[in-house]
This record gives sequence, C-alpha cells and structure tokens, in this order.
Amino acid sequence: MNNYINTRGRVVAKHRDLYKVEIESQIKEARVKGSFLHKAEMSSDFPYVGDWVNVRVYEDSVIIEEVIDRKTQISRKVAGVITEEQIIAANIDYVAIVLGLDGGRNYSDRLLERFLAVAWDSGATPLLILNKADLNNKADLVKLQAETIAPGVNIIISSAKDGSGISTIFDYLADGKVAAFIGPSGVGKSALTNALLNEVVQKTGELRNNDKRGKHTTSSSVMFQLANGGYIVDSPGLKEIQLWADEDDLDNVFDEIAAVADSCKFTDCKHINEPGCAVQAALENGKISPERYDSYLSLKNEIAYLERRKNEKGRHIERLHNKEFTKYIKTVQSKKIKY
Ligand SMILES: Nc1nc2c(ncn2[C@@H]2O[C@H](COP(=O)(O)OP(=O)(O)O)[C@@H](O)[C@H]2O)c(=O)[nH]1
Ligand SMILES: [Mg+2]
Ligand SMILES: [Zn+2]
Repeated sequence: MNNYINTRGRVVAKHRDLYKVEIESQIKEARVKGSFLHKAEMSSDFPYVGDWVNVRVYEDSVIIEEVIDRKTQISRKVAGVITEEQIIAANIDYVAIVLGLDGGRNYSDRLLERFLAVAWDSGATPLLILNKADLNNKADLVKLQAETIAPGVNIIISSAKDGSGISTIFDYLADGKVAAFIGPSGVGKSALTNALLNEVVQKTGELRNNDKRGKHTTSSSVMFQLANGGYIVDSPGLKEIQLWADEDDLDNVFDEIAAVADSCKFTDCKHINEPGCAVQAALENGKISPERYDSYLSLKNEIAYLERRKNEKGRHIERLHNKEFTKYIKTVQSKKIKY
C-alpha cells in the first residue's frame, strides 16, 4: 500500500534535483514529479527556493507535483553564453542588495545600479544594506551618495560583526515577510544571515564561490526562518551579477533620466544624437550627470542584447516544437491512413 496525502509546502533549499521543502513547519527532502523532466522548457519551470508547491507526501518520500504561480521572482542570467534565466528566489517581499563599506570593489555606484535593475525586475521592494560599517567611519557619507543613486530606496547601515543595524533588518521581516540577499561575494550576506538567526547556519569568508581550481561551486540559495516568523534567503554572490532585467526597469533605476526623456521629440528617441533630445539637453546643462548617462546607455545596450538573445531562444523553442509536430505528422502519415 502506498498511502499519501496531498498538501502544500514551500521550497527552502535546492541542490541539483534534490529539494528541501517546508511542510507544516517540518523540513522534508523532496524530488520533482517525473513529468517536470518532460514538460519543462526552461529552468524557470522547475521549483526554486521560495516557491510554494503542491506536494504529495508518502510515508518515506515527498514528490513535488506543481509549482504555484510566482508572485515575484528575482533572477539573473545563468553564467556563460547561455541566455537563460536562473531564479535566485521566488515569492519574496524584499530584495536586499548588500554592498560593503570596506572600500575596494565592494561598493560602487555602477555596481549599485546593476543590482538595482535586477531588484526592480523582481517585482519585490528593493532595500539597500551597506554592511561592514565597523570598517568605515564615513558610512553616512556613503549612504548620502547611495541615496542619489537609489532615490526612494530605504538604506540600512549594518555590521554583521558588531551587530549594528541587524535589528532594523530583522524588523522588516516581521509577519512572515521574505527578503533575499543579493550582492557580490565577500560583502557579508552569509554573515548577516548568521547574525539575523543568531546562529551559524551559513559558511562565511568563502573565496568568491570558486573552488581551488577556480571552478564554480554549485551552491545555491537557501531560505531560513527567523525568530519573528520572517524568512531570509542567502544567495551565493557573484563578482558581477549577470543582468536579467528589461528596459522598463531602467526607468526605475535612472528616474531622473526617465523623467526628462518624456520630453524628447521622438518617442523612440535613443538619446544619443537625435534632434530635440531632452536627455542630451539635460546632459549639456548639467541636470543629468555624465556618469549616470553613460551607465544608463551601457545597461540599456546590455539589456537590448539580452532581449535579442531571449527572442532568438524563443524562436529556437518554437522550431523545436515545429520539428516535433513534423515528426508526429510523419508518423501519422507512415501509418498510411487512407481517408
Ligand atoms: N569587519 C566586518 N567583517 C565582516 C562583516 N560582515 C562580513 N564580514 C566578513 O567578510 C567576509 C565575507 O563575508 P561573507 O558573509 O562570507 O560574505 P558573502 O560572500 O556576501 O556571503 C568574512 O570574512 C566575514 O567574516 C562586517 O560587518 N564587518
Ligand atoms: Mg555567502
Ligand atoms: Zn532623447
């Protein structure tokens, strides 16, 4: 006898094809139903951390039957040449961008703009955490600078080392709210996770996610429940996030440019050398900074390239389907059905 019950759970970890699902406050190992392997067209069709899933719980195993439609999802492009979306976390309320105040490459305006584009694309509310405040006595100045880059985004100064700011982050997560940390490696995402949980659950200080041979490790996001009922998703950092966003997201990141662009003569103005370009005018009279303008154009180019690749891929999938359909027709014909 194979008794089972159908119920709902939430994916809290994924390692290749092995999942951990929280079902009625218990964490159980699970696998996806076989049909996922046949039906899924892209990796985002599979369950990811944060997903609500319908599960079938047997005595000694759990099978994920279906992924419930996602409310929000934060994604990056998979590393390398493949144009595919890789979900970092699903159904999150906040995307907490973590950057480091320890100097060097752990904070830059350009890095922040990149992560903001990805954050806005998720549909969740972006937050900015400037961590390692214990290593910088001018944290407030960096915060002021960040405010000009991310207007309207709440900014928290924290230190996973001395505990400052941790309770502020904690308070965002009351009532079961979910936040996902994103950011480059080495900024303290895992250390913050440990500080929020008051327990060492995540390894810290790992070398940029590479093993000794410089190969990418397969670590992925993991979700933890906090004492106040909220959840935090720690994700492995990458030196630079591979963009997964669209042009509309840039209007949120560069709102001063978007506001001006409404007055361009042509609605499809590229803001490069078109007549009547309000963005060029604002650039000339100093209303838009040249750094922001350059950054905007370069992210826009990158997104346009991504869009083209996505479309090519869409056509490729269509072709595959057509091929299958042709095969099917051929099989039917080979049976030489006479009408
Ligand atoms: N001084 C200081 N060090 C920190 C802080 N947060 C993290 N670290 C250290 O920075 C390194 C990278 O932290 P980790 O949490 O692994 O970064 P992640 O890659 O973003 O997860 C580790 O050696 C941590 O101990 C902080 O607030 N202050
Ligand atoms: Mg980490
Ligand atoms: Zn223009």
